[in-house]
Amino acid sequence: MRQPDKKNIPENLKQNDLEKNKSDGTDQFLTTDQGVKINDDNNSLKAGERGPSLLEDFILREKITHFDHERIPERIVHARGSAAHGYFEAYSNAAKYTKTGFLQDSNVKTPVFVRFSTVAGFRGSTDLARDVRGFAVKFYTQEGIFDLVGNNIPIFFIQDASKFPDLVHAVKPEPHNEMPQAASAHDTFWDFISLMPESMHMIMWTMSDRAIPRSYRMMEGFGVHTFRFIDKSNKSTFVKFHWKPKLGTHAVVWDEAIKISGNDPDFHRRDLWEAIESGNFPEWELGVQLIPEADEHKFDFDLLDPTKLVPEELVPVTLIGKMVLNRNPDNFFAETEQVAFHPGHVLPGIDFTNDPLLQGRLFSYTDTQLSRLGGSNFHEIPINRTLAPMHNNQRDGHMRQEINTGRVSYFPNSLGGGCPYQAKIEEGGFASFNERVDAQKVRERSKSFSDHFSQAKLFFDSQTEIEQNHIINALRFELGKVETPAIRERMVGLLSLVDMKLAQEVANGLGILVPTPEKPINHGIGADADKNKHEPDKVQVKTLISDALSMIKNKNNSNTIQTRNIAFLCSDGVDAISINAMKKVLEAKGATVKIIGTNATAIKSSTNTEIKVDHSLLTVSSVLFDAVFVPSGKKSVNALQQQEKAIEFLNDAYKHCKVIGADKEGIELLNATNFSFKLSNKMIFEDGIITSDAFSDNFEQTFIDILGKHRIWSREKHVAK
Ligand code: HDD
Repeated sequence: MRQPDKKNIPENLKQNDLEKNKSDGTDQFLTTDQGVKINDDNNSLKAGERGPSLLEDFILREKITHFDHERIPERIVHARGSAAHGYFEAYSNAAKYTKTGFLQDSNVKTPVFVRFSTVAGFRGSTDLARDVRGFAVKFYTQEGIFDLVGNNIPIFFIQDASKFPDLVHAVKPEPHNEMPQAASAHDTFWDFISLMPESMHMIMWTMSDRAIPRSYRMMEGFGVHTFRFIDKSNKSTFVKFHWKPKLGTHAVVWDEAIKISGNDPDFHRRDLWEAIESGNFPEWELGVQLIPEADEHKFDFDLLDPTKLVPEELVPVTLIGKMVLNRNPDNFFAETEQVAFHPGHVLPGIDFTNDPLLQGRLFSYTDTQLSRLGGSNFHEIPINRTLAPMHNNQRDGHMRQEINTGRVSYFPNSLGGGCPYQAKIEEGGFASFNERVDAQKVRERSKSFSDHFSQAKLFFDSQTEIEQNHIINALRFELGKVETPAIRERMVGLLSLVDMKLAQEVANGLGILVPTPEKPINHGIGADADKNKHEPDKVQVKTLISDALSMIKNKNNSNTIQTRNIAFLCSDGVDAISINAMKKVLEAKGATVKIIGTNATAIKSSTNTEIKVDHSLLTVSSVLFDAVFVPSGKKSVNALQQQEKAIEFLNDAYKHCKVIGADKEGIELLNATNFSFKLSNKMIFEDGIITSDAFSDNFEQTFIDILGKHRIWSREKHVAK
């Protein structure tokens, strides 16, 4: 593994700040919390060797008491997550639109802490759940903290924050039996969704492969809501935030996801951790879609509606900076668990819009930290502490760290000389954008929010056939797990308003009919059924196809194989020359090679040299790798042929459309697989099976070229048959 060159990691002011709280017991005595040296940490104080323990044992009491209180409530949503430190560097081209300091100067490196997460599962649940991924970035700027608390999907399920508790109650494990864990495939979720047509666009995304990413490092991120940039003259420009990953946007397939969950539930956590440890620092570019105030009403959807995106074809994404994650946390609890994000943490130059989902979020995030982190002083926890000077008259409360001196804790004051004093706008004081609001109080949804299907259709139509099939199969799976027939029918009815082919295919898989006017949807909720019937507004849609919405068509994806993990299946007698030739070209392009052996330690090559094994075949599966290679060596291949796991490895790699390479005798191992017929039919190249027989001149290069395509999707059709 390549080790990061610590000298090349730029100085990070937040790291310096965290140093103040770090503790290392190396070469130190064991002590109590009070600093008293402990002489015996193995035995409690007793009345006689076999007698009862004594209450006076302050060492025992302190240790057990601390242990008894080690846990804090997990996050109500996004409980399962992983985080890393890094920095953000602006390109300074956004300075025209916003006065915010950290976007002005390309010489400034702003420290960041980024937490990725799933939404529905508990803290210990699998990383590979079919779910939205959280993508929350804390910028420790010189002007204070800015949190961009987004997801890997650019829109959301609901339009109004008042529905968020309902959505979360519906998707979480059901309350009577706490099942299923980290899964939306159950009745309460689909019951709610089937009665919420506004969720249909989001459902298209969550049923797509976006919900099963290959890696956190290969996900796009989105701020979701429309925010505002405010410039020096107080002019507002609407802004949508995007994160574009350097490694492209990639996913696994569903069969792979469920197998990864069994093989390595920490798959994404491990992937992020190992990439950073080995110096392969993940990178994203920050992009913005900028919309002048004057254009607010020029779209066929409302910019305030969080179930809508702005197609990149209408408003292109301008890249305004890059983010690099280059350091793993030192302590999971202190940093990843205690970090508290809040979309309301904004800076001068960045402001909110009236998106009713965002408005509700502005209340929720501080509120949740009060119970999760135990009180109002959570901003003092080192990971949450701002780097900017912080002075105010907030005082006291549980676990207060700061010792405020002087007698004044109010404003205005004369006794403290008026300090701390307010900042004028020119001095960096935050002033909310002076939007004019002239309206009556109403509990209503704007009419401009009522088209729930056009963008769901835009998303579905923009996918390749392969991606559409994945959506269909995901819906068949999810609704197949639903036990109440009326819920399935309602869902198919809603899908028919997105796309008839989609509805029909899902209905076929479920063995039901698509509802028609003659045979309408059974709402299953008695006399109120009519109230829930949804009549979509007919809107003229301007964007019919958007390639940016498809992961396969996405132009930001390069053919890089950097950090891709390739399994080499080997046993004693393997040809070291064959291993080294392939390994050399792969590593030169930044990929990682793992020797998978028939034992856990080392194997002997055909020339009797020792080759270190990275993993025993018994402990890994093809789903943990991006591609597989069988080096030459007759004895090695013969031994592998006897191992069912080796054949299963190749069959799974084939099924999941991964590139498979085999050198000379290695090809004989492929003859024992389900896809051996491909070899005789010479359908090997277009099918991503690269053998040294067929590509003798440029064997290794062909393997790399095909690997750069991520998957050989064309294979999927005949795998299914
Ligand atoms: Fe939220 C956590 C993202 C809607 C209430 N949310 C949370 C996290 C992310 C998001 C990434 C995890 C942060 C971390 O890693 O600690 N949430 C979103 C996005 C939304 C959204 C992109 C829609 C656009 N959220 C949303 C609504 C509400 C909440 C409408 C409430 C009205 N979210 C919360 C929360 C959480 C949270 C309950 C749980 C833990 C936390 O805040 O700190 O307050």
